[in-house]
Amino acid sequence: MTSTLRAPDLGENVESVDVVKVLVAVGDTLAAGQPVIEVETEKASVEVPSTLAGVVTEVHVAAGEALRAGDPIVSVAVADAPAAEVAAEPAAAQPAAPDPPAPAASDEVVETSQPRRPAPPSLGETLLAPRWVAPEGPRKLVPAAPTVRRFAREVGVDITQVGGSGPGGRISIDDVKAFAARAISRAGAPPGATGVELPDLAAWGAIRREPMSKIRQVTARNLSRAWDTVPQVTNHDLADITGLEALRQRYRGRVESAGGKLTVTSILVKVAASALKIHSKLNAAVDVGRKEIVYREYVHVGVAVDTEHGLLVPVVRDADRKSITEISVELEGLSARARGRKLGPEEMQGAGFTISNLGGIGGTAFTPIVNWPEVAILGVSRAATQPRWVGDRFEPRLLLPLSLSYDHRLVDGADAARFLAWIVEALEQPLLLALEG
Ligand code: CAO
Repeated sequence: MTSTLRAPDLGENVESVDVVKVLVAVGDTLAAGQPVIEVETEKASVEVPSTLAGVVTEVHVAAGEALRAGDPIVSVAVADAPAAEVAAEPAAAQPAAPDPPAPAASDEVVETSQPRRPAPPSLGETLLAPRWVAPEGPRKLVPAAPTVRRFAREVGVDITQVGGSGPGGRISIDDVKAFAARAISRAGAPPGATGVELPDLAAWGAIRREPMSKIRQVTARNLSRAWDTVPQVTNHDLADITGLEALRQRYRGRVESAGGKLTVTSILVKVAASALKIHSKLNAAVDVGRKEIVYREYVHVGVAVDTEHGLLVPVVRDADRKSITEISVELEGLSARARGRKLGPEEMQGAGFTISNLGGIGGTAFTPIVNWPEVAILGVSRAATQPRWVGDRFEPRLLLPLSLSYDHRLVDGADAARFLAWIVEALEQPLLLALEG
């Protein structure tokens, strides 16, 4: 008698899977549990074993075709059994050493044929499961698409060692890259953050050891994670702040009487907040697992403060809705509390963007590290008077170097250049803040 093996329930939200390979041909003798096809979704690929035993009389699918629940896969001449149609079980439905279903099982639909066995997971569940075991033995299969496995092979990573960040532990190319980066850094890059044993530095002269402060440990951990997670690029630009500096000197007394200090940083917080409202991607986050971009509807700006205990980043909330005077007053209080170790943890959380101004100290440019899960950070170096060609001659102008690092997974170079150009224009023509900010 002929029975037809059909595609099982694929699971919620899985409409179809792609057939990658057909593993049997007409005339083959099929054993129960033997894989018949290999299918793939964007989540993973898996072999689908037969619940039938017999001789293949017809193959209904071909590589490259889409397979929906209930679609016929193969027809099999089953010895001593009436014609029937059964649903295939995905590989994960089988224990490591399964009892192959008796050929007679093909007489009935799976749900009723083996009532004592727990209902098998759907193929969709299987594809999302963190690990599954091949029916024929202990070979460990991992939830990763063939492209990801191929990539892991090419870069020499054992994919079974990689933790997946996707639903059900699905492994992405980013996970493989992060794993490789950690392995490389463990093998020979900056210690301290990675726990790699230091070589014997005392062999070359006297040394002194001090325990790392809590702030240093947190900084090391956060920056290592950001470095491992975010593929980042830095764009540089120069803003002519000659006019702005004149305004700053003119109005600093007014801000001082309000209790703040009118500084390059406080002005930049306001300018960046206005830019973030317009260029909302720079204020967003990447949810890789859910393949979504998360746009913040608020503008909270973190400001890196150098303290004797280490780097702290208090946050100016709703900076877009505050005046430069309000921001100056708030920043004065936040940086004083940071230096006095008086900041509460909530005052250092929730930023969507960070500004790091090293200009009070020096330097012409640097590449700040994106403060993940943010996607961009603005580094500011020391403003210096330089000759600039204006009209038909050189003029001495005060130029402020700006360095924007960004998460290239979300922000393209052109997005970053446009964002930075807006900031430069707002610093050079502050009226832009009133017009667009
Ligand atoms: N170019 C030229 N001068 C600058 C400047 C710049 N980019 N930034 C600040 N200055 C000037 C200020 O205008 C001020 O001069 P005046 O007294 O004439 O006004 C002077 O330098 C000192 O400024 P400040 O440090 O008191 O104030 P600020 O708002 O500019 O900076 C803060 C505040 C908290 C950002 C700063 O004190 C700080 O801690 N910076 C270090 C941040 C840091 O460590 N970043 C690295 C993080 S990654 O390791």
